Parts: sequence; structure tokens; C-alpha cells
Amino acid sequence: MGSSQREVQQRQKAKASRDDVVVVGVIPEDARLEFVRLCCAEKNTAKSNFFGKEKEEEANHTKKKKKKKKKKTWIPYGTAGFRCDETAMDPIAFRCGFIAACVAAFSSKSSRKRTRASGVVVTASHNHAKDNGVKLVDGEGNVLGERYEGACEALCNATTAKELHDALDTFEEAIVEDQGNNVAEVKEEEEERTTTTTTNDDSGIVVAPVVYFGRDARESGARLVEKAKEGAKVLGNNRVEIRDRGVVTTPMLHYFVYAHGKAVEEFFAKEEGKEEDKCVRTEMLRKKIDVATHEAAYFERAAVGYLSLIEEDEEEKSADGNANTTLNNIRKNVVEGLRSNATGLPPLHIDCANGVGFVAFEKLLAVFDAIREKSGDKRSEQIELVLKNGPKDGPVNLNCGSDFVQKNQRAPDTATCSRQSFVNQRCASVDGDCDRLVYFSIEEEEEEENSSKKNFLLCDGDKLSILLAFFLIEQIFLAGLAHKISLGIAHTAYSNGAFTKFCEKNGVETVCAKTGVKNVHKAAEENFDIGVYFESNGHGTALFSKKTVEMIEKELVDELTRMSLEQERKNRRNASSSSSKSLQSVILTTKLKALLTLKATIQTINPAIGDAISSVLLIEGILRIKGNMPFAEWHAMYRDLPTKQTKVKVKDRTVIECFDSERKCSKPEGLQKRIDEILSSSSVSSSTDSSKRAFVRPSGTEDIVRVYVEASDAETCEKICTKVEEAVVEFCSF
Ligand code: NG1
Ligand code: ZN
Repeated sequence: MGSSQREVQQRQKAKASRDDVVVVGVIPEDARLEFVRLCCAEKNTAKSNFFGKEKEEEANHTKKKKKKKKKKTWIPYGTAGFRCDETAMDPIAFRCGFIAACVAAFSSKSSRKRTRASGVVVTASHNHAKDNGVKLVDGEGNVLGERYEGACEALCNATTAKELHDALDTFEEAIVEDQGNNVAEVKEEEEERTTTTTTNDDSGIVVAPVVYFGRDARESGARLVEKAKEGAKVLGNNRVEIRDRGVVTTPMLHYFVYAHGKAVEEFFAKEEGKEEDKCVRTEMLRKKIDVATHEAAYFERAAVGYLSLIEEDEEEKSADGNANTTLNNIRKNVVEGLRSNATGLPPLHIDCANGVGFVAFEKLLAVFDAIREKSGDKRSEQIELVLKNGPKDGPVNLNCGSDFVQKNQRAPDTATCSRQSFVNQRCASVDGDCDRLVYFSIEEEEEEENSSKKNFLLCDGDKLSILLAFFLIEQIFLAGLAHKISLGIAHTAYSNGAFTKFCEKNGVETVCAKTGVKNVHKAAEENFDIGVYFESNGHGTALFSKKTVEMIEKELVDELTRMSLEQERKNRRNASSSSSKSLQSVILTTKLKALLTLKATIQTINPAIGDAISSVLLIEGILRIKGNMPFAEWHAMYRDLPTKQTKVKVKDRTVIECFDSERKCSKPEGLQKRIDEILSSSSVSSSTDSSKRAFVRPSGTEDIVRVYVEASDAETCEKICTKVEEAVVEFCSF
């Protein structure tokens, strides 16, 4: 009997004794064994030193030594997937490829048999160029759920066949949980798999699950995507299809997976081609998926959304002389408040972090050009982007990008784009994989190092949230839906105290979540019909619940019907307008405009995840609708408290454990008490400064502890920060 056969028997015996029959066979045995074999065969190559040393130690049977080594090489499933030095990423990429293939093939919350796709993005986002990582995308285009994290971490760190099998068992349990623990369906699935090569849907149309692959512009990306594809192929070419989308932003890859699911859902909901035979329909479906998941569809959706957003505005400007002029004027002045007389917004200079964002924004601009050429649509001239810091300009994120700008509170400074080139411009900055966005400006030339901060104005994620939330509140009110839709903001502990105060003062509900998009996204989704969320670093979006989108669409149809009926009545009476009638028209038109604006907003937003490209379009659209609101006016909505953020290197950052959305720590014992003492100590500031705040947490993306401090003046921040850093070193070094 071969060793693998023995393994199967042993495992099945163990499982039977655990009475765990549901889980058996979610991943086909042949694929499981091949995966374990390949993982174990991973040799200590020049590029991959992650498991090689472990294997040697295993052979030596020195358990103690092995444990010690394991701790050193353990790579956690961090704030946003796996991330480490690129040379250690190969085995992780391989395993993540297999994980993604299983997710596409076997796990789906809704329409289990139809919505089948998943994604792998090879990126280390805002981190150093020598790092790389993997982000995993679930069938709906979201970040792969928390329930998989433990299993993924165990799978990617397992070093023996037994550990791999155990981790696969846990992984299968998560899949079954995702399927709703439906024993019958899981069994039926298993039968289907053994009788057909691909997954059949109810009407007999073959829909193969797909794994989408993408990467940022890092050099190591191509190699790691190949590794990940190898991992996916272990499941078998007949079980999953592989689609490599090359160099794309993280949100684009999320969008492709989302669009795949939507295309399939729509195909069956509308019974497309229902007169045709099975083969023709299958071809139709494949084509529909191809079109929906092509990057052209992504860019067109966002560009058309933006053009619709500013459409009504343009119509108003050109309405002079026609019958609607008075109406438009009333609407302009009474409902929306006075607008400034600015003729247009100055161009937006975008620092693309030497990353993939540059390539993507270029493609977006080409779509605007194409729209203009094809239809002569002048509206696309309403966006002028000056792209800076592309992949050819230097290592990704080096002295540029949103993380550099936000954390250092200074403009980018690279070999090709000096800080000077941003002076007196309207500027924005994205990160290495283009899912973060911050706006900034430097008002005057900077001469001394110290004066730079004085001239530097930042609109970070908090200010993006405020602008977007206030805009949406206004539109919901104008659409007459304020009493039906709840809107609020989700944020993290890193949000400025002035931001939370401002929200409170203006009656905007907020919730604080743990750091990381997955946590803020969840908080926004769970608490509000429209949940606006941005981490301070610019990671975020606005989420519209399904119910809210349907409500807006229905109201729009109802409103249009009401208006055309009224027009008919008017025509019949052929009466001249009375004042009460025109007032009614004003209200109707305002409502219609707000509904159209909300619809355009939904279209501009990437529905899968926060996206710097769609955020730029949205913010630019809102600033235009707000009468070309100058940057300084937006920035002055409230004044940020001075803050200080630093990183402390300790032996083991995981000794710190946090609670209260990471605003406090419970371990190591005594550290929180010390932080509280520092904050209340009269040696750092007067006890009447109620704005003082400080917290520490272990980073989920770097091997460091993050320290955050805010106070009413920069000097106090510095003092508190130094003391908290010392406390971290003291309490974490044992
Ligand atoms: P960590 O390293 O866990 O603090 C950082 C960001 C998160 C999030 C992730 C993922 C800060 C303070 N933290 O997480 O907000 O963006 O990276 O990219 O900016
Ligand atoms: Zn990022």
C-alpha cells in the first residue's frame, strides 16, 4: 500500500471516529493528496527559504529546535492577508492559489451553484518594494471572510503532511459553514463532481468556477502569480478555470470577481436566451462573463458614473434662456445653497506611489478620451488629472504614495517628481495597489524642514468620509428618503478626535471598528443602510445596502411616472402656470435630480471594495456639484488635532493584546495603566487638556508596534509619544 493511500485511510478513520462525516470530501481526495505532496516537496530553492530549513530540522528530529525555528518563520494572516519579504512568499502564494481555487469551486453563500469565482491579488500595498503579499477575494468580490483566516494561516505555515491535513480539515469546515452547513447539498455536490467534469447549474448549463489573478507593479509579482496559479491548478483544470488579469489595481481584481457573480446571476434571473439550446446558452453565458469582467467594463462603469454625476449640474449651467431657467434658479439658490462663481476646478495632480495606479489612471483617461471622440461629450473635459510617479519612476512607495504623505504629513519627493512640483497645486496621493486615497496641498514654497508642515494641508480618510457622508445626507433629504434610510460613518481608532466631535455636533452617527478594511467594512454594512467608511489612511468607500439601492431605483421609476402623468394633465388643461403649480414642479424636479444623483453615485463607486480610482471620481464630482469647492474650504470644515504616529520595534509584537476597537490594551499587564498615567501626568501637559489620547497596537502588516498620540498641541504629542514608546519597549522586552 502506498504511503498516500495509508494516509487517506488513517485520516478517514480518525474522521469517522470524530463523527465528522459532513466535512469528508469537500476537497476531492486526489487534489488534497497532490497538494500535500507538492507542499512537502517544496525544496529550499534560492528564492524560497521559508520551509527548506524547517525540513532539515524535521529530518534531524530535534523537536525543540524545530519549535524555535517555527516561531521565527511563522507568517500571520495579517490585517489584509499575508505579507512579508518577497523571497519568502513563494510557498504562501502557491498555497493561497489552492485556497482560492477551493473557495471558487466549493464555497458560496448564495446561489451556490451559480456564483462561482474567487480572486488572488499579489501585492504588498503601501509596504516596501522588497515586500510582497497575497490578498484573497471571496465569491462576492469582498475580502475573504474572517472564518477562513485561521485555516489559511495554518495552511500557509504548516510544515508537515499531518499539519497540512489538519489545516485542510479546518479549511473544509469553514467551507461547509459558508455553504450553510447543508449536508444534503454538500453530498449532492460531491456526486456531481464525480459524474461530471465541471459544475452544472439546475438548467444543465455548464458554469466552470473561475479564479481571477492580478498583481501590482512589483517586480516579484509575475513570479508569485505563476506560483499561485500552480497552486490553483492542483485542484484540476477541469474543476477551475484560471484567468490572469496581469498588472491591475487591487480594487479592479475585486471588481472582476464581483462582476462575474453579477453577470451569472443576471443571466439566470432574466432567463437570457431561454429559447436556445444548452450549448448556445452556455456560450452566451461565457461571453457575458467575459465582457463583464473585462477591464474596459470596469473603467466604463466608473467613467459613465462620473459623467452622470455631473450631468444634471451641466444641464443647469446651460439652461439659460429655456423655460426651466427660473426653476433651475430657485433650485440652485433655495435648495442647494449659494454656489461659488468659480469657473472650474484646477487640475488634480495625482501621486501614484510609483505603482500600478499610474497605469490604471492612464486607462481611465483613455476611456474619457474615447467617449469624447465618439460622442463629442464635452463633460469628460470636466476632469483633468496630472499623473505623477509611475512604476518606471522608482521603487514603489519610496518617498511617495498615500502612506508616506499621510503618516509624514508631507508631499512626495522622488527623483522624477520633487516636492516642489506639488507646491500650489491641488494634489492627491494613492498607495502602491491603488486602494487608498488622500488629498493634500502645499500652499507656498517650503524652505525649511520645519516650515513644511505649516504649509501642508491634508484631507485624509476622515475628511473624505465627511465630504461623502454630508453629500449623501443632503441627496437623501432632497430625494425625500431621509426618514427611510439610515446613514452613518464607520471609522477606526486612528480617526482624529476632531473628526468624531464634528460628526457628533452635526448629528452624524459614527461607529468605531478595529483597524483594517475588513473590520470597518463590516461595521458599515451591519450598522447602516448607507455606511460610509474610510480609515484615516484613505482606505474606504460608501456601502449601499441592497434594500437601499432597490428603494432608490423604485423611487426613481415612481417619480418619473408621476412627472409624466403631471405633464400629461398639464397639456390637457393647457392652462398657464400658477404659483402653486410651479412650486410643485420645483419639488418634483429636485427630488428627481437627487434620485438621479444617488444613482450616479452608486454607479461611480466600486461596489466590491474601497477604490482610489472611483473615490477620485466621486470626490471630484462632489466638489464640482458643490460649486467647484476649493480645497481649502473642504479642509477647513473642521481643524484636526495634532497627532503623532510612530513605530516601535520589539522582540515579539504579539505580546500586545487589545480591546475596545484597539483603543486600549489588556496585555502585557501594566502597559495600559502606564499609558493612562502618562496621559494624566502633569509633566506632559495641563490636566485640563481633555483631547489627549494615546494607544498602541501590534501592526498586522509589519513586524512593529504602532504608537498613536493626539493632543491639543504638537509639543504635547511629542512628549507623550516619547514616553509611550519607552513604555512599549519596557513592557515588551522580556
Ligand atoms: P496595520 O499594519 O495592521 O496597522 C495597516 C493600516 C491599516 C490597513 C492595513 C492594510 C494604519 C495605521 N494601519 O495595518 O489601516 O490599511 O495596513 O493595508 O494605517
Ligand atoms: Zn493598499
